[in-house]
Amino acid sequence: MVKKSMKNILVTGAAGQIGTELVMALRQKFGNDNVLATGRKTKPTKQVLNSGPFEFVNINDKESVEKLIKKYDIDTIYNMAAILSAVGEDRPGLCWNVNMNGLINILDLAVQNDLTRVFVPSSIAAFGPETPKNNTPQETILKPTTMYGVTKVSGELISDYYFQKFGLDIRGMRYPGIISNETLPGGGTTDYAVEIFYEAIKNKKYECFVNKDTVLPMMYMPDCIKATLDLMDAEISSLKHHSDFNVTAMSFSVEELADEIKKHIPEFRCTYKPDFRQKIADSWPRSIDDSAARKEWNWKPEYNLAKMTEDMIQVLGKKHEKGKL
Ligand code: AKB
Repeated sequence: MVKKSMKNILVTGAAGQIGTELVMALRQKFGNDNVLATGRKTKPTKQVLNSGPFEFVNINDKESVEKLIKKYDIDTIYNMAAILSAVGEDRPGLCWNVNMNGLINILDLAVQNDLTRVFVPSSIAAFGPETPKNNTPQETILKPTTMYGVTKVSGELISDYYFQKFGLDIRGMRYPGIISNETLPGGGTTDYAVEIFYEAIKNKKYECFVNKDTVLPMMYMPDCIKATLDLMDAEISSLKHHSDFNVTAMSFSVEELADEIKKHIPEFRCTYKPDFRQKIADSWPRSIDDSAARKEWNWKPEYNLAKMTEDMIQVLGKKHEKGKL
């Protein structure tokens, strides 16, 4: 099947942590007017609102999404709308509905409207307690114990099914915890690795909801955006995998992160009060083998713990000085 060349992009979840920065990166790359940002009910940042088109739409409302695909002549979708792990445990039905029924709407619309490409994010949440915890292989046991994880494994499987059955070019990766300074994450388990910076800058202290020994794979937002754009640009002939690439940039315990922050803010103190999210964190890998991504589309992160911490503190410090935190 010969596909049209890339014209217009639709991003769902554009008010979210990754969506906010992805929209801006895509607008820079493909032109402001060619990237339609959409969200369910939260307004995106002023930057997103003022730099190009924005529409409210719910991915569970298939007809409304289709109207936008036609109105803006969309041929590529980044489906970033999702309910994350912690909220997903509170509202498992909503999590399934958005992450799976919403995804199936997007995939069906992509097939029916002959779209060129779809990005479907997965997560380290696809793994579970029976998965090897260290250097988790690309091919391994996928038996998550959270609803979010169940939707992520199902999302990978249905994406690969649509690829085989309908020839739809779907790509995706298992995001680790993403650390950023534009839009706060909402409702995830790895949120502590972002909150800790905001609290360190504002209040010089943070009470963490997982214990100090908790180690999870993480990535700084510039690497996350680079990985996402690079995978979507890769030659399809070089890809053996499609929607389930392991990717990572660093792994650290909360105590190691707190110590790194103390190098910049010596007064900073971190205390620990684990809640239900500890169990979720304990069910995920500590580190990831991302050699398939490195081999198939040249994935290579730029930020490690020290470089990411320095940049986070600099960016958030400036925002704080301007009263914008
Ligand atoms: C979460 O913590 O739920 C997310 C994720 C790892 O997918 N950040």
